[in-house]
Amino acid sequence: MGDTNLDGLIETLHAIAAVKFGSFKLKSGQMSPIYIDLRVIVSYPKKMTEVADLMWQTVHGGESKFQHVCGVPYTALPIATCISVKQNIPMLIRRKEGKDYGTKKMVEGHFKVGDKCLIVEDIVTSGSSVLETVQTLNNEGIKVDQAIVLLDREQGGKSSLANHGITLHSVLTLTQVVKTLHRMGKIESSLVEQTEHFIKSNRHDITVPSSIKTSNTDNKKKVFAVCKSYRERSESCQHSLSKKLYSIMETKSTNLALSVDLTKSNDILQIVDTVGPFVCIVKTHVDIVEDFSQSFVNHLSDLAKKHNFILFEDRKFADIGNTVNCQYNNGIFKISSWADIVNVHPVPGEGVIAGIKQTGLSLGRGCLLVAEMSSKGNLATGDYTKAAVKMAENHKDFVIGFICQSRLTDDPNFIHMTPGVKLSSGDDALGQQYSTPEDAVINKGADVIIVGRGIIQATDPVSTAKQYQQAGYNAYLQTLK
Ligand code: 5BU
Repeated sequence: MGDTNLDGLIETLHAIAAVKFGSFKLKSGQMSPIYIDLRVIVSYPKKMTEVADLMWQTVHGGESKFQHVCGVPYTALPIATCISVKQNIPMLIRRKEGKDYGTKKMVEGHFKVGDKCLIVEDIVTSGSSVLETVQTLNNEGIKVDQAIVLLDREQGGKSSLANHGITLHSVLTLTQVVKTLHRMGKIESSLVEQTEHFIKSNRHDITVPSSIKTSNTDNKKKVFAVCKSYRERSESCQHSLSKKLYSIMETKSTNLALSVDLTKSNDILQIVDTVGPFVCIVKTHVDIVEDFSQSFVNHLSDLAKKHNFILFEDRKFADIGNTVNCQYNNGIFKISSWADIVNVHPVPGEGVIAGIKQTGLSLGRGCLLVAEMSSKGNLATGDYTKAAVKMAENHKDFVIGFICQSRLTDDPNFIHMTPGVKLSSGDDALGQQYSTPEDAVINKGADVIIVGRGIIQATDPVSTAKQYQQAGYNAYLQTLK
């Protein structure tokens, strides 16, 4: 299509305030000189059909290659509808909510396994929204290898999508929008420079987006931007506890956390003393210990020093700040006095972190957020997980990472620890879902693998722990290649 068409489109977008300049705080907290909100387009039906036509021409070039079009919810839905109606290509609707409630249909519309679908989106930044939609379609057997977007913010979405085998076509780029508006005399050259600077300093294309598996990548090795040695990670993170943990991982060549879910203190101490040399963390559930005593935690702390590992109490605090503060410091367990790390559920909101932090910060403790779980049907998914990441970002001085099942961020301050790990994958009878150490580290992006029954119920826990240590560490070495 001609440049005049695009110039006209850019002018219109500016005129209807879909493109605004100023100083805008983005969700990420960053300040942006430009803000784009294409939702307003629904108020201009003629423009909307023109946009849809331009998008179709950009991707299509004449012959029909798709059995369906599917808009990324919600802004792109009306645009996808226009394309569907005008080009007479059946539409699919991806449900956004369904996955959190279990059995609801995730894709509406008639389709066959193997059908090809074009994804329609308004703006692409990192590409993760497109990938979420692709993932849902892939789960139903629908193939996707192309996406069309009105505006590419040029912040890495194109290459992230390419990593997943998806070609991104865009009608406009952010640079093109600002340059055109400048040429038309609508904005100052300083705004062009500011925007270009913003794009350069906010690119995410070294990141393969979190957690998202598409059929095009399932068999490929994921390459995470944080594929650095433990030594480098230790240097790039802020919290002293994270530094210590990475340095232990480096020195002892292990990313294995032992989950010592036994109920007698002597059994715990005995296995920890023998397996301690092969782990970087020992994780407890102190409330299952039948003969808990202060002497038990003293011994445990001595073993932590002797074998150089970190103590993690898997308490999963989940109440208001004041209550979790009491639970952390008081009662018979006095967790804050001995556990280097505890974890919290984000469900109560940031107060749960603040409650633990009130005491933990000055003691040099750290906290993990349970952003995802390994158990079948758990509700820690989607927006909940994203909100957990934001919460962590607001408390970087205390939150050192996540309990999760996928790589959630490449911020070096956050360590990803993944439970539900066994040498052979499968489920237990109560909903636990296992992946192998290789899968956890290479595909899910785990920094630390957490293993319980795989070791403590083994006939020979020590040699089995060594096997897990080797499998986990070799997987880490592979990510460095
Ligand atoms: P397992 O025996 O390897 O299945 O034990 C896993 C441990 O990790 C156990 O202590 C759980 O409480 C813990 N865990 C988990 O399995 N999955 C999760 O999502 C979270 C914790 Br959070």
